[in-house]
Amino acid sequence: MGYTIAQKIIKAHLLSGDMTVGSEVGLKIDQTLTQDATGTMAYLEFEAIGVPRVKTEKSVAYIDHNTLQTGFENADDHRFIQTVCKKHGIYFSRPGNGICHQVHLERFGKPGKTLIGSDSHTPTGGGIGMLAIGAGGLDVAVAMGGGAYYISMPKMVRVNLTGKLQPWVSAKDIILEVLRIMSVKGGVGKIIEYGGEGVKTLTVPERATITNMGAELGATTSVFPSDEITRTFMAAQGREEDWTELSSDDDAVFDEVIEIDLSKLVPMAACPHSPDNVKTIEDIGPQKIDQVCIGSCTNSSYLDLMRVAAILKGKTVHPDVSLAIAPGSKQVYNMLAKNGALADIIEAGARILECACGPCIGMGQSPNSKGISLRTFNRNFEGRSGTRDGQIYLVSPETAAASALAGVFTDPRTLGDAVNIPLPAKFDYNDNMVVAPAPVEEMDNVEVLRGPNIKPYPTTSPLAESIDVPCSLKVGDNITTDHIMPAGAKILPLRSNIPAISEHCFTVCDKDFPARAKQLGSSIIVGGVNYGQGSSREHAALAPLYLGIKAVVVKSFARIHRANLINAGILPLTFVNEADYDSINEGDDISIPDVRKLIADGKEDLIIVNKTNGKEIPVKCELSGRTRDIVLAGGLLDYTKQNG
Ligand code: MIC
Ligand code: SF4
Repeated sequence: MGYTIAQKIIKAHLLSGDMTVGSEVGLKIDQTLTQDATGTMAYLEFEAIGVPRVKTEKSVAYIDHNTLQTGFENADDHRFIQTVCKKHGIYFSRPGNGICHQVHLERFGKPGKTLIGSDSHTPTGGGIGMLAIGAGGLDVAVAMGGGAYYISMPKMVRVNLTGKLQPWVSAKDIILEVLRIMSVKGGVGKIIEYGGEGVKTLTVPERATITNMGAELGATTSVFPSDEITRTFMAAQGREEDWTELSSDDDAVFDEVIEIDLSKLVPMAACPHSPDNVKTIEDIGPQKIDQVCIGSCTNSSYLDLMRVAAILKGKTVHPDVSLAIAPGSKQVYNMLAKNGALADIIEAGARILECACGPCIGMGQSPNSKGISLRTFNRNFEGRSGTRDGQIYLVSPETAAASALAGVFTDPRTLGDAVNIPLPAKFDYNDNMVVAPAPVEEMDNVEVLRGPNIKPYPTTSPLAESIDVPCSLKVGDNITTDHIMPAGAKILPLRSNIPAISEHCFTVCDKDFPARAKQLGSSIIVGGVNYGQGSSREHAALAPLYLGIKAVVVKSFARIHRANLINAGILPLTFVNEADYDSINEGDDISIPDVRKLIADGKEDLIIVNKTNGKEIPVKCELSGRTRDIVLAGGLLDYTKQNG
């Protein structure tokens, strides 16, 4: 039996486990990346682990999220990350150099290698045939120290692309179609591999748009073959020597196959408030819009912005629309500046932002009340834009630019002849904004600089003998990490200060939650399906840990968040019968007797007793030998310290 691309990479990096679906495999990690919103905590954890120098082939720290400096906090955190990197062997991508995934794809990613990143959109690297996975900061810290990264062996899904996109239909429309078919939970426990004749019609930046937004499917990762198109891209980046060919075997077996005829796709949008709420632009109709934002790690490549510039050239943005554009990297920005496309964008009235995440993470450009905002980004969760009742639609750059001019939702196919932008033979690359670490012999002289905003990791304790606590919060289905631990310009600067950031935990759902949880001392949370979807932010586990959450009981979990709960020493429990969700209410007194002994004995079936209504509720606690020990120890940091 042959192998898929992902299976080949996993096989070549397998440190433990066997590759049967669902069982835990430990992988050797070649590269890591962090960004600044998760990075400060990841490097504090790396320091706590105590390995002096990273053991990976390449580790890079990017500054791209917390770039608004309205107080000392972000600048202090950036200085901490820069000095920690210099000391411990990590490359540092300075603010202004661009969004982590865009820059990593351009400059550092390599086909066939493994990459984990403390950001859920790390799978962007799958666009050049990497096995690139989003993880919690602590997992990245462990991998930097040379430790394995563990996943449960995913199922393999093949998305078979046939035909060719029609003019004005774009890669974004392909991934929106996949989301429409599979939904935001359809990818959980799966790796999505793209294949078929249609793959040959897609450039690397287009492939990367698709793998990037595979995160919204809940998939472990997504991957394209590494072929001649990949080689051409890498050669244009001056890195042809980093290229290797990679494809799945003809007799590889997939658990699921999805067929998409590219020629049938039309421009689409993901409507509020979920990336899988997909409609065609035609069906949405010519509704009035207030704002357009172009950029983010999904759609900010040279090709994307060149198309946008061509659409805007010689026109003016509609008077009722604010158009903001953030190029994905310094490379992209510089090329647009040199070839005149930037002038076309400026002339049309766009507001140019720095190369960073910006509005995607609520760092500025929040829309007006009830404002309709079209964005080329990947997430439109409620409140994420910074405006509670903002209506965010996710669209392609072509749809975004056409609509910005017209002031209403506009199908770009109405624009006439398509613009054809070829991939440049040579990108304008240089790495002058990437600071190399100090040589080993000088590392002891590097002082790590810490600002007053940096507070220690929350106190942990080994799993208690029994849990006897109230339920402090009950939430519904598809709760995102933006609900659990909101981001945005006001809250992001607190990422290295868990006591302060905890004051915002779950306030999107219930503004009294932090105070209530603190007053109760210890408690549990109850949730529905796909709990914790979205970001990799471990703060969505660390803030609950700080607030005394001992267990989270849900219908199902999103992958990265479940791992983050385990890493924080919080018990992840799932209802055996989903209907039992109705048997626990906020305020009920809950007991899980002898929980420590049961878990230590390897029992997966536990009983929760609801002392308020007398119900006995069966739940599952599926842990491997390793994750069991992590939970017993009180989290991965304690476990790693104990086990060296
Ligand atoms: C996001 O898109 O939500 C983020 C901000 O990039 C996060 C990481 C974070 O919360 O810092 C992600 O996707 O992992
Ligand atoms: Fe940044 Fe947005 Fe991409 Fe997250 S999704 S890495 S916030 S651009």
